[in-house]
Amino acid sequence: MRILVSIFALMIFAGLNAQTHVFKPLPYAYDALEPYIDAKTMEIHYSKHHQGYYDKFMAAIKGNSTLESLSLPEIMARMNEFPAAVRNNGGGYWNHEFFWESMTPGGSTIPDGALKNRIITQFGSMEKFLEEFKNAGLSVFGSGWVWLIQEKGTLKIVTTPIQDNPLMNVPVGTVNPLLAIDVWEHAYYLKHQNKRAAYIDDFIKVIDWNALSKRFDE
Ligand code: MN3
Repeated sequence: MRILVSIFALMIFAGLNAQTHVFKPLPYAYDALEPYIDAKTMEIHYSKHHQGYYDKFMAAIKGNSTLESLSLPEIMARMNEFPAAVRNNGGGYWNHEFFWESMTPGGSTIPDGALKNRIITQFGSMEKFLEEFKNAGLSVFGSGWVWLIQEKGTLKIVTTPIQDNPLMNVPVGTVNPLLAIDVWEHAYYLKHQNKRAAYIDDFIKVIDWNALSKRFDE
């Protein structure tokens, strides 16, 4: 009997493990980023938009054993092999998870260390970096994203349209994303209306620099 129970427990464990793609809980409460990002926007953004991308992604990969077993970064790397529904919804699923993990309640200051030194070396100062990042956000026409990535050891600010991201169609490990901001209107319209610049300023106040420093590969 005890052996049977153990086998049953193992089967459950294996079953749980087989679920490669999970919808993670938001790492903080909806109102945790107030007053910069408002609770209503967070609620709708996470529980409707992000959940919607996840659900549609799961529907798009259903029955495809390759897509069901590959990790998201592995799927991103081979995205040109897959249908548009996988690209748009897989991107939306991964991008938002990364976006939530780029912010922290109360914000943070960048710790002294390798990432700060690199930003100052490459961009001149923290202020200059943030100005470039903001300008990139303003330059996105329509819906898309801005990223700080590390590529071959170099920091780069890049933009992507719709739900694309810098991991798409490059080998896993080529690009190390450090920071992302969603500049779709649904990310800010309730609080900031058409003022994307004000939204980016507020986003900057809640960046989780400790998380970025951990992602940075010295
Ligand atoms: Mn969004």
